[in-house]
Amino acid sequence: MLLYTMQDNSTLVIKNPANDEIIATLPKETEAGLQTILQNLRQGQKNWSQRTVQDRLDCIVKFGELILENKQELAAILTQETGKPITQSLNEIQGAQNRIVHLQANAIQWLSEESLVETGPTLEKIVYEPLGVIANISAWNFPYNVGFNVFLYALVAGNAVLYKPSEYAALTGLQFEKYLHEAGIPTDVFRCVIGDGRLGQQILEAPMDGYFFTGSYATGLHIAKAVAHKLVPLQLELGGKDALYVSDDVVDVKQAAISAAEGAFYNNGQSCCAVERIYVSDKIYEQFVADFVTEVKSYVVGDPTDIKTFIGPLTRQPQTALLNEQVADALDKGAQLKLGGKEIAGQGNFYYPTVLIECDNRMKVMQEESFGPIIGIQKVSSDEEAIACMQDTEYGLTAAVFSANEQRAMRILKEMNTGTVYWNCCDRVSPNVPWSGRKKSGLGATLSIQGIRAFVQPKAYHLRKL
Ligand code: TXE
Repeated sequence: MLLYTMQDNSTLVIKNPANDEIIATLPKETEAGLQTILQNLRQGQKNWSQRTVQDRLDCIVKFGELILENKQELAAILTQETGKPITQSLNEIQGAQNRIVHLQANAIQWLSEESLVETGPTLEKIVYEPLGVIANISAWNFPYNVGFNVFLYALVAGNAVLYKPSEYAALTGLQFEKYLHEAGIPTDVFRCVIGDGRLGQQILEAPMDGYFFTGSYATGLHIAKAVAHKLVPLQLELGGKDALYVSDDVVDVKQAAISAAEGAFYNNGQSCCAVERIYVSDKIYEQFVADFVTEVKSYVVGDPTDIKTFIGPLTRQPQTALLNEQVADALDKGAQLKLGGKEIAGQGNFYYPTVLIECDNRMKVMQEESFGPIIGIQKVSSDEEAIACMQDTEYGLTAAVFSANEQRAMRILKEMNTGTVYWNCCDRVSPNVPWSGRKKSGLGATLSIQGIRAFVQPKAYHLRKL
């Protein structure tokens, strides 16, 4: 959990995961520096919360424009520090704009006071007040998406934000700060602080008004325990072991295999809602596996700066050992290796896209989060068996069914104890609906009306004219 790219205690060394070259050495935030920043944010938040929602939205819209104007340079930075293939970096930057469109369309309505009783002796209304100064401790896999889900919504709602990017996406975090300030967000309303888990720990000990975290279950649990005594809002967006079931009635098995493979391997499998295990009806299993393997073989693996590349390096080097362990465990328990199964020799954190078949739920690859270019496929003989296998997990982020029959799919999806379910699609996030995890996948929701209400506290007014 606490593996640092640190060389000494005062600097954070950023390496390019594609070639191990050092691309930057950043000064780490000091404990004294953090205290000063927090005092300033406390002051800045008071003024920020007095401004209108429209005024705050205007700054966010301007920020979005600046991000788009500079997207080539920003995508290059993201690719350099995380290894995300350049086309996927550009897609992420472009796609994350839909959060801003969503806020523009809805924020004023959702943050306005609500009158519940407008006649009679006692009037009643709700006013939504910001939480105050909140901490956003964030992840590296989709820094635009998961960052925007928190800090843009928090800012529009009138909060000040202390943003700690992952140590694997620190350069991108600094770009967020630069363009937010350029867009008119005061320097004492949003601050990005650079550091690793030790800085994260100091933030947990600081007097924040809310904690919003994206990352691993282990760190999320640690944060929940550490801040519990403060009784401030806490949201955790953690990982998953998301299941996909391909039923025997899919119209086009090849297309199902292509979609499933994309859901599993996009961003090198490093997505919270990546497809992490696949259950396939025995009636189409052989054909599905053949099509799936053909599709994965077609992926271009290599230099993430090349627009043709679909699979770049893993962002974090330690992940290769975890993937090797999952492969060995699966083979030991009877799985068959159809593709990959090991790291690619040479520079960088490259791992062969890996397909294991004849899997079952005793295997780590079907139970523990992989977060890499690896998938386990299991044959099932009925919907009931598929439901039982899909539900046999400690996680609860998403579940998907591919089927031609809507009623059949709905019956299965209703059984899923997950925050999100998909019919004939997967690995998808939309600002219109809440993003939430159950069980080990997290606590609370971002996006949608829930996602903005997460950053305010209701005040109930009972008003009686005498
Ligand atoms: O996560 P961490 P890492 C999962 C995925 C991945 C694994 C490890 O399986 O392989 O987590 O990734 C900060 N107090 N996900 O190491 O450690 C840390 O500095 C306060 C799934 O990146 O959870 C970083 O900013 N903060 C996930 C953030 O926590 C601490 C996305 C995340 O780090 C801290 C990312 C501490 N004691 C990883 N220790 C998803 N939901 O998609 C660390 N941090």
